[in-house]
Amino acid sequence: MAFPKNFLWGGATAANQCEGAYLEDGKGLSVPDMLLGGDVNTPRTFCPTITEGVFYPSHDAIDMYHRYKEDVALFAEMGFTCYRFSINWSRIFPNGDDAQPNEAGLKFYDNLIDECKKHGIEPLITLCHYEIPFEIVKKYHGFYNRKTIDLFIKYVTTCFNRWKDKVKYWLTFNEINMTIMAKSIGNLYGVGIIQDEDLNRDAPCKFNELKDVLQERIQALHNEFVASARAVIEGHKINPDFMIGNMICHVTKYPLTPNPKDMLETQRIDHLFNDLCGDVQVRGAYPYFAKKLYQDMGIDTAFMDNEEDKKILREGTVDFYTFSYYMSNCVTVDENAVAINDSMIGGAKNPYLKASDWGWQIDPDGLRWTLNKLASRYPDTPLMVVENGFGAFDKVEDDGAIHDDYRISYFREHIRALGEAVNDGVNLIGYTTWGPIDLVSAGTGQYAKRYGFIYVNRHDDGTGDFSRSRKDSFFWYKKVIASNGEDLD
Ligand code: BGP
Repeated sequence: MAFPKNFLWGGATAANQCEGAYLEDGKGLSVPDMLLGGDVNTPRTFCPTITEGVFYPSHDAIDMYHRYKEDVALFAEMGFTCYRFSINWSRIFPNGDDAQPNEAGLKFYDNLIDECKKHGIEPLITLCHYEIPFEIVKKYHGFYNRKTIDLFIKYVTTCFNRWKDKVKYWLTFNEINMTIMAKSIGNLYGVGIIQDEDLNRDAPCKFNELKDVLQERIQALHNEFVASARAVIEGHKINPDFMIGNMICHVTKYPLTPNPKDMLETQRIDHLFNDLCGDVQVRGAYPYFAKKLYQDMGIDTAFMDNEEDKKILREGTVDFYTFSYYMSNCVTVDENAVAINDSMIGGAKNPYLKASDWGWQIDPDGLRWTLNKLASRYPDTPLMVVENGFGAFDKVEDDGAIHDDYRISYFREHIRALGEAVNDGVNLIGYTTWGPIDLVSAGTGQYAKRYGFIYVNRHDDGTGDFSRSRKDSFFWYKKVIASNGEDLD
């Protein structure tokens, strides 16, 4: 198995899921700060205002804001050559539309970037990982308002200029297609739309009960495409060597049966959920199927005909394609098929696959298949897997050890699949696992859904001293990196 010599190995996190310090050094509120935790059967709760004494997981998260030196040192000990993290927009522009950036927020990321460089770790920065400043959501309804495009460009050019000589790899929006795939996450996390009636509620409400207007969500997604393309154009003016990528949540789709109707429906869902966003961002135009697909859903597609936007999309194509891969699921027209117990992703159960305790089906061969699909769809574009991981309950033994063999076996099979795809000829430049350190789950807000090679002593009831310890998988991943993916035992 031959991974390329300079293959990037590492892990990925998001600011809101690990930093904490939610109001420190001038930071403003961002969307996740307004959410309570849930679990696999209970959606998260949205609170229009913060209530004292209530536990909001993002407010302290895993306190990385104060512990980043220890954490980056642990990443370095595993041999990371790349660390993907996000900048929390509301640290830089606390209200989204401030005239000047917040110097203390910039300084925090100066320090984090320098710490990575000190250890020979290449930073890969996500500019917007479900972290729109809450003020933008309140004032402008997020990306539904085109003014937010300008606010985003001001924010990203501030980052590009500040770190133009230190950071080469950037991603514009995390999982941009989540806007179409998952109503609640797509609406609030993704494009930051919340209706006035929900903002003015007296009481908190379940995340999935927020009012959703599909037309607005799809138009806001279009505005994000324009924002992303403009970011690529501006970024390349600031440093032509920047590698600026997109990021897609690729949930791979299989027809549940050989019924041709299942095959057709699978193609439709794949086009809508997986292909549309990638095509716009890599090829610079909406794909041939987009208009009809949207119109069949009752969407007025007039926004697709804006000539100025078309030009921007054409000029702002990404330098590499990145995606998250956790699972696959099945598609069928049979309404009685057994559904996956995951309100966000949905789909039908695959009888050949096992699933995590959160219902996410484990499918390493699907990763190889997906990499090959993407390589043939975008033959001139390097690929990178920037999230892949296994959320599980961990048990701490009396001696403090954590024997997470289930996690090791998940990664072993997925890294094997990566190697097979490389051998197939796929141009894969790197791999960052999701959550190299335990952090707050985006979907459920839980700590108990643990992904890390590093355990964090923090729990869903708000107890725990944030101390870090190495799980068995820590030593295993270290060996994998040291052998450039050869030694998976
Ligand atoms: C992706 C997000 C991440 C991360 C991951 C795992 O969708 O980009 O932010 O959280 O999924 O999901 P969860 O945290 O819900 O287990």
